[in-house]
Amino acid sequence: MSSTRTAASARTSKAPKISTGMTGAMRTSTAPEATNLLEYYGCGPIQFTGSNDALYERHLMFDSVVSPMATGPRERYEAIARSVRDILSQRWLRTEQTYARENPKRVYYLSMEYLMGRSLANNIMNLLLDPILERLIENKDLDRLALLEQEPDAGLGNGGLGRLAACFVDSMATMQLPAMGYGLRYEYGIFKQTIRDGWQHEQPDNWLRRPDPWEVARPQEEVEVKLGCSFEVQSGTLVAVAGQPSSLLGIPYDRPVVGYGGKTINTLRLWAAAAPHSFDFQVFSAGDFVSALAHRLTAESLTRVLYPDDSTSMGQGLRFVQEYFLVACSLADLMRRFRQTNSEWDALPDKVAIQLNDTHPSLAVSELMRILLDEEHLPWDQAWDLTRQTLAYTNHTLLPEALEKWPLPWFELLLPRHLEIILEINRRLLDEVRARFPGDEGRVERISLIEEGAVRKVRMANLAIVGSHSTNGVAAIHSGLLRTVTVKDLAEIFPERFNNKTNGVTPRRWLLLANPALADCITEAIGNGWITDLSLLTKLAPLADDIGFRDTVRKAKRSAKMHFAEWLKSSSGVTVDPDTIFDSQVKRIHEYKRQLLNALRVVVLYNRLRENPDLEMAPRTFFFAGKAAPAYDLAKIIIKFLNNLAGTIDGDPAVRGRLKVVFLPEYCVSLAERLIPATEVSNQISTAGYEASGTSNMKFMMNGALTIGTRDGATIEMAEAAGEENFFLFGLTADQVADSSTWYNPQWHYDNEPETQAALDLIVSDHFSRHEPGVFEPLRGTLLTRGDRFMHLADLTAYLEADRRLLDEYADPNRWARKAILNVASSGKFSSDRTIGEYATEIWSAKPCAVQ
Ligand code: 26V
Repeated sequence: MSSTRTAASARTSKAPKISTGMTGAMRTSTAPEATNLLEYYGCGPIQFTGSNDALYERHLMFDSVVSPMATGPRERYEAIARSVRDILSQRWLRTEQTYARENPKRVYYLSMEYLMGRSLANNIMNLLLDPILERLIENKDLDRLALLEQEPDAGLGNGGLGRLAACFVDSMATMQLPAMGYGLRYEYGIFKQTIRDGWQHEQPDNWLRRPDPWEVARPQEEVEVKLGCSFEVQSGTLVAVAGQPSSLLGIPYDRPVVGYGGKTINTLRLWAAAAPHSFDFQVFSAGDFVSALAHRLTAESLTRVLYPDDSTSMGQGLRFVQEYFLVACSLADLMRRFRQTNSEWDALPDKVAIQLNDTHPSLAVSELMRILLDEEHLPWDQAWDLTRQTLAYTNHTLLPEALEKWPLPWFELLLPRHLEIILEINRRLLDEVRARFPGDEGRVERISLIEEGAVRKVRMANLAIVGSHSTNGVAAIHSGLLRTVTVKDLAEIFPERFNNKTNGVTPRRWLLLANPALADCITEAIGNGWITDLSLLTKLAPLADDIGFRDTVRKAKRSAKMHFAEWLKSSSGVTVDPDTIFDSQVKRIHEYKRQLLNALRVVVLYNRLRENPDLEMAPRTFFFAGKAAPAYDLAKIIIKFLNNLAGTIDGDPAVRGRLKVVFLPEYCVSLAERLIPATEVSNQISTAGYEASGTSNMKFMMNGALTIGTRDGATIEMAEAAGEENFFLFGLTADQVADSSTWYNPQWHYDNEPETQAALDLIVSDHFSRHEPGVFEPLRGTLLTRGDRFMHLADLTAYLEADRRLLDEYADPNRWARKAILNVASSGKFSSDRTIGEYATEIWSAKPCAVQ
């Protein structure tokens, strides 16, 4: 075993050796040691002179116009970020110039969400600039942490789907794919969560309050979006005015997406809505200056705020307009780019691949048809063929209440031409179905793009499947259920369109950046090739039996736990003990994710200790974090319960030092980057069949946590990769859940399982709500009276049993470290590079295009 090998000897590239005193990202990077980075990355005609420090000083002085003595951390952050942007600018331009010249097939990722998190440290890492930053920090006596903390998270997403888009753009740039992400420039991202008296409160996330050094506005590339109606604000609410066509402008704001190594710098293009220029003039010339400005504000409000993922209260009209706005701006932009270098429409699918991130941008089907039919005057069959060959759709959820369906009257009002097109697509589709399955009207009804009812609705998933050449799920089990259950009839007509692309996460942000201690010990052992080829982690497997390596990995985990505990103490005053087992469940709060099941586990352990104070049990800290959709009442009660559970346990001397529950408010990318490396036990406990994939499961695995979980989503494939003996799987399978309605009775578990009964009784007895009697009654309602849709009680005993096995393993540090190493070693499949590689070859037929 090679734990004594140095990082330097493990380095493979010809880049110069980097000195000591750096974080993992630095030590494992192949960094340039150029004194002038503009020269290193500069490749255009413009040449700059001067040192990197001078670059920083110039920004500090001329951007903020304050004396260097008077600057605070915010000004310093901006100056460093702008210096980094200067350094990448020419390479960014060169990337687009290469694509324009080489005319490769381009990939466009359309997503309503990008959960990017912070950019500064990530861009510095990917540009291999850490040594330079470190020198600057030393020269200027800067506080690294304070500086990085100045950057707000770009929280333009709700959870998994948005973070996946962020990992994907990172991988596409690293793999040198000619790709672009399109999204919306929300002024307010996902709400900020605070906890008062245990309850979630939402505050607006005004993340653009201060100038954002990463964005470049490109008003010269604005596009016009035409709508079938106008909008007015009437007594505070936005209302549509029928029969008055109007238009909006989309202004692109570009953000650099730096591939690892800095070779390719792709673009994330976010659209902001604005009123058309002519608009003001009409009203202004009529003398009503104030109402002209009010209209401008109305237009701009379209991209003001990200909708929280609220599967229960779908159907806000503004969301529908947002979705069309994203589609219309992005298609206008990419079609303009296509026309610049191509003259034949038949070449469209050879030059353009458009991936739809869920059905949110699925109006792309009718929009592309509209452009080809009405603007390019192609015949229907040719337009349809091109549309289908160009588009591909990814499904991210099977929950029926989360499948988008938009009312027909909204189409009539806003997008009448789209409705015509959709009805014509449907007519042709149903003719085909009737020809293939004569007399099967049930099938016709299920396949139809239109759901009949009091209000007719367009089924957006059906539209996306029919109007594209590929439909994929995000883990094997999910893709299987999608094909065989959720849209079975469509899969029977178009079997060749259905495929699976198991999700992945970027190892740059989630391992190299987030966990320098572990990244270092991996690089010391196997070299740094894993950063861009995570499958190389398999080389760690033989080291699982190496005492020295186990010790190194244990120390890395210990260091991450200490770091987290220190940060938590200093940022919130909360004390946690790094000598306890760190056990985490972090994700959106939802019944199907079963934070309640985890809470029941804690209540049972708490009861055991109360009943038997001498019980031997390893001390544990249970971390929870996640946001509830503002209108999802039960999820908010779950948050309240977790907080009260934490408070009661903290106040009970019988369990002090043995059990602790911490609810970490404001879960976001930056918090995940801190907590995941420090975690030893990852909880992935959704009701089998409901979690499409999960992605935090992969981040925990890469960071050396062991998983306790159900056979759901990508967790199944993770256990397959690591070997079930290195996992703690439990509970009902998706098949068992699917037919449970015939046999499942939660009351049976209450009546026959003493620990289940005692836990529920304690909750209902107001033990955790002494001053708020009855506040947790809805929990009893959902778990017992209303049938326990997500089968918490069915899985509780098996969960406790798996937990016991886990504690047995933890008791032997060597056995635990061995399993942790084997988990890291088999996490290679879960890199988003692997996922993107599969999309590129199997769906997009896209190839890398090296920037010259
Ligand atoms: C629905 C809605 C409806 C109301 C408006 C806002 C909004 C936003 C998002 C959604 C659906 C979100 C679906 C989703 O996030 N699915 C997750 O996707 C992850 C990436 O594929 C996957 O790992 C998770 O298992 C899956 O739950």
